[in-house]
Amino acid sequence: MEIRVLKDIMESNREMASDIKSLLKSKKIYMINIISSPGSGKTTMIDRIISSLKGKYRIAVIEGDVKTTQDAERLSRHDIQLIQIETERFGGGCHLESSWIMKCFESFDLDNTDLIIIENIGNLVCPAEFELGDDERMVVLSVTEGEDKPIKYPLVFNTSKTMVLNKIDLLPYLDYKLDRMSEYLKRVNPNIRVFNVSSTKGDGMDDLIRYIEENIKKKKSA
Ligand SMILES: Nc1nc2c(ncn2[C@@H]2O[C@H](COP(=O)(O)OP(=O)(O)OP(=O)(O)O)[C@@H](O)[C@H]2O)c(=O)[nH]1
Ligand SMILES: [Mg+2]
Repeated sequence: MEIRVLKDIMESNREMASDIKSLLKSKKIYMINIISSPGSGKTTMIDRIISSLKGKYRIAVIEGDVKTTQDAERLSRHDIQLIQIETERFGGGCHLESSWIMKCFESFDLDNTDLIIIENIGNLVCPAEFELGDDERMVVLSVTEGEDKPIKYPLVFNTSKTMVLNKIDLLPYLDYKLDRMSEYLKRVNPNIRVFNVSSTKGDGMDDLIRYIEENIKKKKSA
């Protein structure tokens, strides 16, 4: 008798991520997967991105946290499609999986969406292992976390297209060595594009938003 074994979880995740990629291609939707440590400023940054782009583009956001709907509540003042995933309901996972993203799509109107932003669980390790079918993995590093994170957690930096260095408004108060961080980052990913921003004050956000807008347009015309 043949013994049937459930498919490897990573393989199933990859397959679903590939289905998501195809779906997004057919619907011409640009999707960003934002990953960082807890508290580096993902929600604050997303809030600013939505404020700048919501008049021009139809936006949907998937908020990931282990528990609470606080981040979704923070974004709920915007008139956008919004859903919160609490991973505690699925065993307290430290990352999002592609099957959950596909499930969220059931409550979105994908025919009327241009941009999907995923805020992954605050964690620099596990989310890097799970493909979600996004166009862009964006890692956020805040200056209060130190310069060495790229070499300590290389996978997330190595697999991201862009890195946002956040909280640059705090640089005058810290002994932060930008050159050192850049050197470490180059070691793990020489091609990553970096945006230096302050999500609270707004410095550097124009460049980041222009970049996202260019990518939404590229996807539309592909
Ligand atoms: N000084 C400064 N503070 C910031 C900046 N961006 C975010 N913060 C603060 O950092 C704290 C955490 O910000 P969040 O946006 O909640 O961070 P997060 O990455 O979404 O956090 P989790 O979802 O819990 O992982 C808040 O007190 C923000 O006001 C920034 O650019 N400069
Ligand atoms: Mg958040």
